[in-house]
Amino acid sequence: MRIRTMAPAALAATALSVSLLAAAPASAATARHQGGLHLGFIQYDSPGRDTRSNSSLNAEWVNIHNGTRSAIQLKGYKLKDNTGYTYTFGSYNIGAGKTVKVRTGQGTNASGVRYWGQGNYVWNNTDDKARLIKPSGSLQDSCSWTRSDNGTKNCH
Ligand SMILES: [Ca+2]
Repeated sequence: MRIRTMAPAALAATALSVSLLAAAPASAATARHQGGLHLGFIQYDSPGRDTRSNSSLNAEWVNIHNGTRSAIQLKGYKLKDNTGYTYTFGSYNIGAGKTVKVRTGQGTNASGVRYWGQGNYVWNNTDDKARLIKPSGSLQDSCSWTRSDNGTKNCH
């Protein structure tokens, strides 16, 4: 798999924090997400062969990032793929600026990680679209990819 780094984003955030916003306008993509709850990195292609082992299933994951300044209760939020596989959050309070990772396989939920509990892969390796849906049913965020994204998509 390709190793990716958050450094450019972190540097950009630092640059913004020490300069006037008017002097350093954020890109459209950054501006779109600065204040919102959104999809972050997605490891849609589990590294290595797709053996369907639980560890391989759990190496397929989606990050959700809270870009707001307040905690958000995720209960009733949903993740959906193109096929219609749906993960529904139970009670989970995501703090301001925090990330929660939803892994495809089975495991014990903990702070920062939730387990979908699937016995097969959810996110298609060739092309797919992740959707984060509010409890009301309206779309909070979506992010799509193709094979050319090489297994990991940065949806920030
Ligand atoms: Ca996959």
